[in-house]
Amino acid sequence: MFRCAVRGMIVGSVLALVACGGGNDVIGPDSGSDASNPPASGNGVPPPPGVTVAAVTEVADGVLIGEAEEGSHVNPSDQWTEKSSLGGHLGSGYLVWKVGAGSHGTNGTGQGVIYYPFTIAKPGTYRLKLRMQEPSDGAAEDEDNDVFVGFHEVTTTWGSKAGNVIAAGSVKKMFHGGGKGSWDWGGNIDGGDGNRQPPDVTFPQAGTYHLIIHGRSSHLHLDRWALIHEDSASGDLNRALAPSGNG
Ligand SMILES: [Ca+2]
Ligand SMILES: [Ca+2]
Repeated sequence: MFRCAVRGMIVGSVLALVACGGGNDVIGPDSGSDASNPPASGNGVPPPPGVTVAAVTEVADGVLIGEAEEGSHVNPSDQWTEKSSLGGHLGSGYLVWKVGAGSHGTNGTGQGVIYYPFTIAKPGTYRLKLRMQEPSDGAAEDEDNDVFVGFHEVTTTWGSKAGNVIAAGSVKKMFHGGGKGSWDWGGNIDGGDGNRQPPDVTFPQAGTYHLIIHGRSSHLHLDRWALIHEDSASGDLNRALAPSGNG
């Protein structure tokens, strides 16, 4: 089910967003690319094997957006569950890690590995944002609220502290800090006390790259991901790309 990228629905929702956003919130269709014949990697790193979905492309200058539910799962029978019952999600649904689990615990890396291919047209530094929700289920504020993130081909950094680097192909915890029961764009890398900042990633040249997500906290809801170029004028996701009541 996760592998069935329904491009028509994506285009439909994007167009709906344009209609809702008005003004200069110009968001074009996501034309994708042919997954069976992907473009060359942006920096010469071989792509991860077995990716089955089309690469996401820009929806506006320096803005890429992908649906959590349209990634390529390394293990299709992993513990991500696609749902659509909760209002306010975007696209056709969202993923929940270990839905129905009896505890609010976490697991280490390597479970629920998903690749999200995308094609960069404008090289440079982008900020990664996730649209997430931690459910109102009685758990503590810092539970049900994180995943692991990284990129297959390039390093990720956060903040300005020396050593704040996620190596290419590796992942690190990224958490939702928006409180319980709400969809929020954002997320910070957890480098410990005083070292929690949003992730930034630099793509040295145009081409195809891969976002990596691993499941971490049970019950975390993951709706969308976005990459926003540091020079983009379309980077206000809450204004332009995430109106309420869509889907
Ligand atoms: Ca947590
Ligand atoms: Ca979604």
